[in-house]
Amino acid sequence: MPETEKKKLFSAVQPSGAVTVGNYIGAIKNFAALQGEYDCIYAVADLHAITVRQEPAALRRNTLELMALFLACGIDPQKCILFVQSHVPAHCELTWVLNTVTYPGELSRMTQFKDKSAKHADNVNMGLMDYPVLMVADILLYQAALVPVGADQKQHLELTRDLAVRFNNRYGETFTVPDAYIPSGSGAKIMSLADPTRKMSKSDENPNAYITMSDDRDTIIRKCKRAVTDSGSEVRVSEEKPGISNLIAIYGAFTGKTAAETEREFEGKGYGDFKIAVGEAVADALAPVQAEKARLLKDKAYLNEIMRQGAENAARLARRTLSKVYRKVGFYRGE
Ligand code: ATP
Ligand code: LTN
Repeated sequence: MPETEKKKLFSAVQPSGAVTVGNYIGAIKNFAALQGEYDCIYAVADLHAITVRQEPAALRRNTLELMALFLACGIDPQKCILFVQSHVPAHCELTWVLNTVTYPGELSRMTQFKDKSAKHADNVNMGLMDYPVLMVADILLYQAALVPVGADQKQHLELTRDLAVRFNNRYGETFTVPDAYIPSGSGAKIMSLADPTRKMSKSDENPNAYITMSDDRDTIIRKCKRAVTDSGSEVRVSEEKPGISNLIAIYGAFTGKTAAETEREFEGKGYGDFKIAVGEAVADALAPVQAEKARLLKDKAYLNEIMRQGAENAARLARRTLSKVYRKVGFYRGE
């Protein structure tokens, strides 16, 4: 990838299961949209994924699938750097240094850490607690100015800014302090179809709670029909209607329609008609992505080559920042 004067953008998704439409709407959809405006760097965050138990064969498969999905969603490897996090050792190296400017209290009070500790009570490991610092390293290594994420990552982005400023104050100007890019409105946090007061999550034990990017048409429509909705019958965004409001957000993300347009379209119609329309719209939008992903997965050599190139380009940028950091902290470099 030729280097330009454009600002840098970094984001990543964990290969921790089937990617959901929540991940897509909150994050991945913006990845392709922003690639003209910024120099974009996107990673498959496998180092993050092992903070909860993963079946090794599934992790390997999910990594390849996520790479294919990124490409199928329109991320152009000629314009962006696309790589697997564990292929670039600088991520772990910078994490170590950043750990020395992070306080345990900052990590133990992170909402995601508390949620995941409760959910995986039998495996509360140091990696789970240190997860945000690894994420900070991901971002700061590339001097990213912008980080597109869903609303659930806001706290981690605040930590990123805090650590960047803290390091810069202690050792001199080193890191760009990044901004989060969170979709406006309800797209930033797509809710579970089974419980619209909780976030849609790919690691939910109930598969009816989420729609994955690889669900087939019948499954998508069935899940939408079954989605928990509220009493009443009017298709309208409202705080008292979290279920319907969530479906309106999903429908909007895949059709480009505003909530007001959707409300007008379904005026006088019931929840039943609307749920089927949501399912059909999602299935229609995902069909070409699924076909392209399937085609790419048949060409493993191509995917491997994209990853290799991506890791090489990412490592070059990452090295530059890491050398600077090592110099600033006083590591003897033989000069
Ligand atoms: P897990 O449920 O296993 O913790 P996850 O579904 O939260 O995983 P990540 O890989 O951690 O997925 O997240 C990838 C991106 O998707 C992040 O930017 C995150 O903010 C975003 N995201 C995740 N869930 C949602 C959601 N329900 N709505 C909008 N964005 C989301
Ligand atoms: N923790 C993120 C995935 C992730 C990430 C990043 C996102 C890992 N490293 C760096 C933005 C920037 C999540 O979405 N749960």
